[in-house]
Amino acid sequence: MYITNNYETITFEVKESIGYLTINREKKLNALNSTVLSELKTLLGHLIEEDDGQTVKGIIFTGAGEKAFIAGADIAQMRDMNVDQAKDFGSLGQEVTLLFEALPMPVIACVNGFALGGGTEMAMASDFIYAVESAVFGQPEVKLGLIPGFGGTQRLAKLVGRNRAKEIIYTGRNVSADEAYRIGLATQLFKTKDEMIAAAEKTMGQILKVSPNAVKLSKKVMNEANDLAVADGLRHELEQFAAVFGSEDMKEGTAAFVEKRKPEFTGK
Ligand code: CO8
Repeated sequence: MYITNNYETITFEVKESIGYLTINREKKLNALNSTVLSELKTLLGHLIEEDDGQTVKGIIFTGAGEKAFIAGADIAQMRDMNVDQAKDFGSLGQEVTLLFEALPMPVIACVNGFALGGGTEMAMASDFIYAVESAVFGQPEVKLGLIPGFGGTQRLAKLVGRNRAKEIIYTGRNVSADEAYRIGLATQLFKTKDEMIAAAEKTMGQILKVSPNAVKLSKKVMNEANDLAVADGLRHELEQFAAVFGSEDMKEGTAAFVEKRKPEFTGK
């Protein structure tokens, strides 16, 4: 089964409905080469097409070891790319970020160290970011003569504001965990990786108690409507808000409230 597939550069384990996704290239600080990106694409594709939230209800996404979440796209691999190969590589990385957003279940990025370039970009494609106090974010591409290619010019501007994103991208400077928290890039900070994973599990536990269908639709509306003008976004929200009234979870959730009992959600 895809969940236990022998991936070379990532691991994916499921415990109590939570999928633990880990980038597993610790010696290279979990840098993203085309093998990592292809394996992520395969796994996320299966989770969307086949699982659809049946087995895996939430994902905790981290990097192997204590030093790095993802230290960026693989610079050694990029060095020898021509324009066409760079386009394919950038397109694969962007596709992975879109697949994270298309997953029916929430993803918490647990940033356990360096999250530079493609690392900050993968974290931003998750639903929200927990980080250790020693984490380092940033878009250092300009220092290599590159620009962000896995969504940094777009998602960072949306998350922290365009001008602040410009300052971060033009200088290529490091962004400490404290600053990331202050500017809304990281949602919560923790002293250690273990504390962070335990907190992410607790948050997932809270999410697993509510209607999976409602969480899935909230994610869909918030991701899809993010790029629209407010009036268009409101139309999008209204469509899904109305559609949710056709779901069993909505009938169950409202009935349980009125009948003063705990709801039993099925995700339908
Ligand atoms: N790519 C490849 N290898 C890497 C990377 C990387 N991004 N980061 C670290 N490594 C490797 C090192 O080469 C080293 O390998 P080896 O032991 O074989 O020499 C190993 O990981 C350990 O790294 P260091 O010895 O450098 O560890 P330090 O503790 O001295 O430094 C740093 C840690 C500060 C994180 C440092 O490794 C560093 O600066 N890394 C690069 C960070 C960076 O610039 N990231 C952005 C890359 S560009 C990017 O992500 C663009 C995304 C979009 C691309 C779209 C293309 C079309």
